[in-house]
Amino acid sequence: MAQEIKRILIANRGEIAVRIIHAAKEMGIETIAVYSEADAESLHVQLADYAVCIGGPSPQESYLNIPNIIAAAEAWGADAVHPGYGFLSENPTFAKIVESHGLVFIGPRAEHIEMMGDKTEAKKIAKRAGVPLVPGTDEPLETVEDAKRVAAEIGYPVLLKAAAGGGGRGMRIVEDEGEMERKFLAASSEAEAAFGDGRLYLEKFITRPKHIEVQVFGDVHGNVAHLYERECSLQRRHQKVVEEAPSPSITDEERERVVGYALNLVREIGYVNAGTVEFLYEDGNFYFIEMNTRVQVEHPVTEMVSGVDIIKTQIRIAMGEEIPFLREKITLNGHAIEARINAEDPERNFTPSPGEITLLHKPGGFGIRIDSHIYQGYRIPPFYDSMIGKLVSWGRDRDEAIARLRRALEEFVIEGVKTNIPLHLMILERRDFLTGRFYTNSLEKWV
Ligand code: MV4
Repeated sequence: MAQEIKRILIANRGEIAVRIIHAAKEMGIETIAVYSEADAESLHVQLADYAVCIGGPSPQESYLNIPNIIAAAEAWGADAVHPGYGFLSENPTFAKIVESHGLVFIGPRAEHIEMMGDKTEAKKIAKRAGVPLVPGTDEPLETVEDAKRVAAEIGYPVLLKAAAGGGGRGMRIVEDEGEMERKFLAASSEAEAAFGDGRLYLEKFITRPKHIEVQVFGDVHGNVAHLYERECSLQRRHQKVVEEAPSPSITDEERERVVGYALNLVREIGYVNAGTVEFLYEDGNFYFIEMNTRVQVEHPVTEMVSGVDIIKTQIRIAMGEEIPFLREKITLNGHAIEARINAEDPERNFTPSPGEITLLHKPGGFGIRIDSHIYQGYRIPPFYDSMIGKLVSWGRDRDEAIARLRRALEEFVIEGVKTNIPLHLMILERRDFLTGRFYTNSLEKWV
């Protein structure tokens, strides 16, 4: 069962590549960075033990280029691959190819990535595990007529979603039957273009939910565990902006209920490695929406309140070990908040703002963590997403975490590119943020 891991290839870039290098180093494991021609000056290239250029600037040529990544792993003697998030992290074919080359994939089994990638399949499994779902279909819709019939049964408004989706693409709110045909065709062609799969399903549209997700783990010995929840309701255009742990707006009874649902799903499928089970929350009820089979951008807030290193846990599970904290009672300690720092221009509708960082001062001090790959003189390439780091604060309670995050945001100096730091400062001023009265539609109203 035990798999020796002595050298990990990191099939990613940016802050998450750096984060994985940190974890590997602390475990005495060597790392191989791969990088695109646009990332030669990137921090992950400098920090890794080995670095291999795998292709041109576009993701297709490099971070999504499976043959080149596998060739790099073989030539540089990797025994495992960590996919990070995004790129190939939820591509079941990649997981299979990695394993078929005798390399350990640091993530779930390909079969579980595939299962959860089909959102209707995921709902069927959640239903079987007794996890509550939003009223709607757990089979793809055959026709517009089918959609109208189901919507009439459950009542408008409804939400059309892409079976192959996630992240809001191929999603449409339908207010009444008159809109159905047009929205159905629009959502289906968007899904076809984005995922090569136009299949849709439908749910009752929850108008004012919170987005709450549970950090879960399974190991090859059949053990399961959780590290409680994160609240990720503040999003814009389906990109999360602020995340925190624990959620400021659920009771301890609700917390126990939602982690129970998440563990039932993990147990039902015999899931292995780290995952996130996503729920909508409204009026004391949780509704499963999807499961992510990767490490998430916002994992640090969970690490800060649980004391568990999630990346190391992933590596240990991939080595065939038991979940390391099984025999401990994990209790939540204090509160953590993450602000995603993006190079984008708040004055120009948050359009990306790549370019050279001419002056940088990173804040620090007690209770501040920065996960980032930027440095003074670094040139942010225009080919990838605009997130340049994450500023995470920890406090003994939520008020202290907020005050600390505000202090650190005010101390942060990034010149040469525009950033969303002013947006974060605005959020921290909102009364509804301070009181925990915010929902998935709040941020769009505030900006
Ligand atoms: C929903 C929902 C309301 N009702 N499902 C967005 C991305 C995907 N992970 C799930 N999402 C949602 N699913 C039901 N049944 C609200 C969201 C949602 C959202 C929807 C429309 C516009 C903006 C949104 C922002 C966050 C969540």
